[in-house]
Amino acid sequence: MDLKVPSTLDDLISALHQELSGTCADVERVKWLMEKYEAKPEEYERFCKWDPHRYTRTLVDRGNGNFNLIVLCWGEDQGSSIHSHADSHCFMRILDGTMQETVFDWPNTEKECTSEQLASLQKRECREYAEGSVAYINDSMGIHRVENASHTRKAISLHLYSPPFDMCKTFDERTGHERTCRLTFCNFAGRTAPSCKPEPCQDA
Ligand code: CSS
Ligand code: FE2
Repeated sequence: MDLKVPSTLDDLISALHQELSGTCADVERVKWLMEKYEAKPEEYERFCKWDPHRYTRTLVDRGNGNFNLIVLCWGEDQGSSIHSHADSHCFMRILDGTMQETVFDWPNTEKECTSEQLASLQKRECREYAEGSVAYINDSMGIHRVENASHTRKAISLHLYSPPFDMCKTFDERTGHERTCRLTFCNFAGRTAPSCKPEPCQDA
């Protein structure tokens, strides 16, 4: 690959701007950049915000409209609901701690299914991502829940969504029922947005 290791967050952002300026993203190249980024706490700490009740999302860069780069801070035992990704690419680089991902099949909505088959989501796999690793998913691969399963350690992850999206679907594991959810930021580049009101369905 003719790519340079991003040694700073600014390097990573510039490289992502280049890589994601066209119509098609090269998943392997973007994953490589996310993995090789030499993350340093002093660079990303200003984007970290902690909430005792839910994980937080802080927008780092809008990628010229082609992607969103976001820092997510997960307290002990905090996690997302089961969600899809609005036909976007989703990359998750672990900056600190360990994250767990559980992938599910999409709900079975075939008409001939019995209500029992419609009921619970099929769990496909569960993976742990250690500090420095990168997870990737898109809607063709299924839907997932992401969580910090540690009772004693916080976790921080850097997410890249391309194209950016602010609406997605969340799913009830027991019934398979879906609902539409708006994703919001409570701050951008460390500044709290004055208009940000917590919404009941903020966490996907
Ligand atoms: N859906 C979550 C993170 S798991 S990809 C979010 O961006 O809020
Ligand atoms: Fe996700």
